[in-house]
Amino acid sequence: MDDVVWKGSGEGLRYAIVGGGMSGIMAAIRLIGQGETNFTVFEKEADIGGTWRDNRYPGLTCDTPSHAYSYSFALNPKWSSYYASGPEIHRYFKDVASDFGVMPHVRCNSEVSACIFDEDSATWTVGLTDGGEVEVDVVIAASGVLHYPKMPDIPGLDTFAGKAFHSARWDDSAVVDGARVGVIGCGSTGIQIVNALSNRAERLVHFQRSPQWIMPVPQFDYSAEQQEAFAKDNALIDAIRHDPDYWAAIYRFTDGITDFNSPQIAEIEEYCRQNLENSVRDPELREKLRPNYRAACKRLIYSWEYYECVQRPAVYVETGAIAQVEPEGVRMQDGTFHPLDVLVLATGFKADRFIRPAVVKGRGGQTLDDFWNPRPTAHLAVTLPDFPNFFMLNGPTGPVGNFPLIDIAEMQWDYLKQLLEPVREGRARCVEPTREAFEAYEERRIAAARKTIFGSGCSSWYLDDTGVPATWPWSYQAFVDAMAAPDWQEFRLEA
Ligand code: NA7
Repeated sequence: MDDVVWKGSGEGLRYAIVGGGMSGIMAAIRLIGQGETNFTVFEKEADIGGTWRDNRYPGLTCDTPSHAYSYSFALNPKWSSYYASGPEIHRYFKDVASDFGVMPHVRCNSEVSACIFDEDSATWTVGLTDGGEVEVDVVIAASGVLHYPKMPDIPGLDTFAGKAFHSARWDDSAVVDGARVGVIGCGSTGIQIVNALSNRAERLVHFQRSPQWIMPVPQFDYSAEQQEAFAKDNALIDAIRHDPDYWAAIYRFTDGITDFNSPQIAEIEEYCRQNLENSVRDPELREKLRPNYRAACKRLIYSWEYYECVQRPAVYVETGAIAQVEPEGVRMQDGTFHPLDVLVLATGFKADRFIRPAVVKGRGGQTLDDFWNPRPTAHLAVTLPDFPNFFMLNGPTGPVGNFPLIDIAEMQWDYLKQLLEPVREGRARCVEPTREAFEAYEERRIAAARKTIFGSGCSSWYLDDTGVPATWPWSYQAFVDAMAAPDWQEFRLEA
């Protein structure tokens, strides 16, 4: 590293944080913690909270236990249960943002439409859809992964006479109690909605194009006494967060996914298979619910209740192919007709968007769209060559395989903070990875990704357009190690 002094030295950097969800709030708190106040969190919606604001469907929970799905610096003694509900998690993020002084920095209803790098001044111009523009030194893209709903391409969908809506755009005016409800999709979302409506709807049809493997997990409420004890002694919360059994399971899983022939995957598969055999009584239903691909190939579903709920009298599992939606319901290719009042489309998200549709231009006017052709990627999931001082939190190729994403974001922050140190201290004005380092990473990553369980022959939102798993292909520990400190050989500092 050259010891040079940049003109901006000592004046403090200006930051734009794009997105007011879990990672954006964390980034803002970290900046405040290091005494920096020259930043704005741009939030496209009217409220913060990201995925926990968008998703309001009945039965929403996180698939990471609540005490683990908490910031390390803001433990929450009040979690009501082992897996907390969506509204409770949304409240938590809002409370933390408010308690840590983030809110004065948040600009809601401010969608970022462009980030343009100027090579002469080494600054980014952040454009907003309302026409506003802000100049900053650093962009933190914390825009989330699953925020653009994927609507199914089913003929006749717009002819449906009842209410039809995507799971992430829940229609509060839709009456589900005592109604005939169809739920299309059996990812985490469809499964949770079916659980919640299984004793509310008069008839509930669960349309499953590809049934899922279900990992049984415990669920229980915390008593008032336990919550009081947590408040008095954070060590009790830490004991849950660092529970050796929980971490052994995380390591078993994350080591296992790196190789679809691993004994860990065989063990997970057996566990899920036993769950199916032992929980579903009717042999016909059991076969309908049996996936025809490896466990954990799609994101594994964690549920303590799905098999119980799906066997309730009101629920019918439909595994045939949908022919079309008609005004009164859904017609299957074999002619079967399911009359419905409400149709919920739990059909997932466009997982390749990240900060897009914002137009991002780095050195030489290169666009992110071009850089991300054929696939979104980033060096170690955080930085991009030719996009100086541009950092991604929970960006492409980061770990998404049932890991606590909140931990991932915190580790990424600690890493990018180190990368920015020379810039903060005025020893450089820009930092970015070298193209050689990035290309070597990408080559290694793709080769490893093909061997992961995600690439073992099923469709899922983990796969990019070319069929390569877009996730971190190595172990959890490998990620921890990679984020511990930058390898400065891989970076270019511009004076
Ligand atoms: P997912 O996991 O992407 O699941 C989407 C589901 O919708 C899945 O079962 C799909 O079946 C199904 N789908 C999608 N399009 C269609 C059409 N056209 N017809 C029938 N079925 C369809 O999304 P989720 O919202 O459940 O979960 C996303 C993540 O959020 C989850 O992994 C957690 O991280 C939280 P397919 O498998 O493609 O056959």
